[in-house]
Amino acid sequence: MSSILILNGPNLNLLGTRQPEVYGSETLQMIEKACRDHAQAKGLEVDCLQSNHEGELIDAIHNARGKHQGIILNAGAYTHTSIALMDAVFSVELPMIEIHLSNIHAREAFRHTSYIARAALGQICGFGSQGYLLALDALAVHLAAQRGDQ
Ligand code: CA2
Repeated sequence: MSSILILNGPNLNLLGTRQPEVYGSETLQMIEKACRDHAQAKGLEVDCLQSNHEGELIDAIHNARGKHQGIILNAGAYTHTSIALMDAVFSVELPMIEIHLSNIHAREAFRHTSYIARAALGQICGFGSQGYLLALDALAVHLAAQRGDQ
């Protein structure tokens, strides 16, 4: 069974408490539960982790090698600043889908740049929490094709 790491970055632990007009009203725990249920229905395993610390996110990406077959990453504001996170993703050679709740391209100019995107299989943004489920679907299809499933 394929295992996916769902990694959330800084401030995403605050989901559901403020700015619901931008990020929705669900908590991160609710989103993670929806991901677990969706993954189970697709025959995937998921591990979920959130950290406000860049180094912890990098360690989690390194530790994914040999344990997980893919990564779903919402790097929060580190998306727009962190070459180190981008390098970490390149280093593990795992398919990674970049995800954002909001449409970063329709927001402030500083959110239009993503270092993460260079290392991503693809980017999903603007669909709120549903984006995580779309990312799981996309990874499931990618991994099946990689394995050569019919
Ligand atoms: O849209 C996304 O998912 C973001 O990754 C969220 C980040 C933002 O910096 C990115 O540009 C886009 C911010 C997450 C902050 O989440 C909060 C949630 C509730 C209250 C305050 C912050």
